[in-house]
Amino acid sequence: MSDNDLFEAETAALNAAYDVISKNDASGDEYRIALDNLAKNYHRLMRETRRLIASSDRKELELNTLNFKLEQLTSELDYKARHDNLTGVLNRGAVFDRAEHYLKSNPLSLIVLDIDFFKRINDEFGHPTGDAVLRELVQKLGSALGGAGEIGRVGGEEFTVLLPNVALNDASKIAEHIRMAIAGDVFSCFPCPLVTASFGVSWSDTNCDFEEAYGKADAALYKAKHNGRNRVESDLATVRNTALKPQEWPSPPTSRTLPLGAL
Ligand code: GH3
Ligand code: MG
Ligand code: MG
Repeated sequence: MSDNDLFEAETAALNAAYDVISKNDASGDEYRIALDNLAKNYHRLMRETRRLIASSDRKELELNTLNFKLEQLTSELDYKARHDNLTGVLNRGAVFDRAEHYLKSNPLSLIVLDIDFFKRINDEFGHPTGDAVLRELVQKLGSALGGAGEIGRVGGEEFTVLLPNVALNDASKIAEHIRMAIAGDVFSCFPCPLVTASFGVSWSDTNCDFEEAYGKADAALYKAKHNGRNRVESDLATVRNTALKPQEWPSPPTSRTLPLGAL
């Protein structure tokens, strides 16, 4: 669409005014008519422009609101893609991503824990009670850790705690602290019998493959199950390896993040 089509009336008024100006002998009436015509069109243009500005302001506001909602939805989706919807902790994919990220530049201790005889809880009390136990266990896990480490759910009733820059010895103490927090207290959703879990702990140096780190902790967990459950076992190969070079152990977490001294 050309300017002439868009501003047909205004262009006609302008051309008429130029015609009058270019005439040497134009009368006062001709000037008045041309000016009146120009003024009306000018006034109409101002009115339309105001209306357009107000409408574009409204559209800008709507766009900003939509953009804000889009950003909120994107971050909600991102959160949901990385978290377990039953317990709210990291899901399996996110645990692997975070662990691989840590291992690129830090050593990592890994705790794997699995609820003991969980199938019985489901069988005897029903699946919803089983779900409530999983949620309450995660709460107890969070309280016991006091902000240290990152909790993830890697399977049905199997959880991990990622502890970058924590020595195996300290990670084992942390696992024992969690074990006691779970076994030493009733679950409000499931008062009797007590819920217990078994623990496997591994330590892996920087650049170690997480599959390997996980395999070591899982083997230790298997041993904990085999040795009677409700106990903590550490990866023996790691114990031997780190015992040779304790000076290379990274610092434990500060007392602000976990009261290690109290363990
Ligand atoms: P163990 O001490 O050897 O670990 O025995 P277990 O009974 O805990 O282990 P098993 O692998 O035999 O059973 C795990 C059960 O966990 C079976 C499965 O139905 C249940 N489960 C897995 N995911 C969920 C879940 O999201 N909610 C509930 N309520 N149960 C689940
Ligand atoms: Mg189990
Ligand atoms: Mg299991």
